[in-house]
Amino acid sequence: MLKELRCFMHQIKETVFQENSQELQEPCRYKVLLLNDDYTTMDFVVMVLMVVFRRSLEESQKIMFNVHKNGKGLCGIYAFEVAETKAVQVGAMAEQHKFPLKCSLEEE
Ligand code: TYC
Repeated sequence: MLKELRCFMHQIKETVFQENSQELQEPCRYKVLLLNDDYTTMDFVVMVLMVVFRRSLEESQKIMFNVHKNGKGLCGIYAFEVAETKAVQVGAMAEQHKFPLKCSLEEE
């Protein structure tokens, strides 16, 4: 919610700026980061990446191993609403399967 508010404020500022200078407004984009944990299975993470982030099997395996090794990793960059929806979908799928898998959003 705080992120959405920040994005909204940013867009208002951009709009005011744009009215003065006629420059084009860039929409805020957000990184969706997947977080590592000790309980979610690797196969489940790969499946989530394929279903939610539309990644190939090979890409999903690469992302999953990167997160497993480094603690977090990039799944994709999207407009705020899309990023938020994907993070919610990950949380819902994880909850259904009783895994603690989580995503976080970061402004680009
Ligand atoms: N660390 C988990 C394991 O060893 C696998 C895993 C990878 C979990 C990525 C979450 O985002 C994640 N089973």
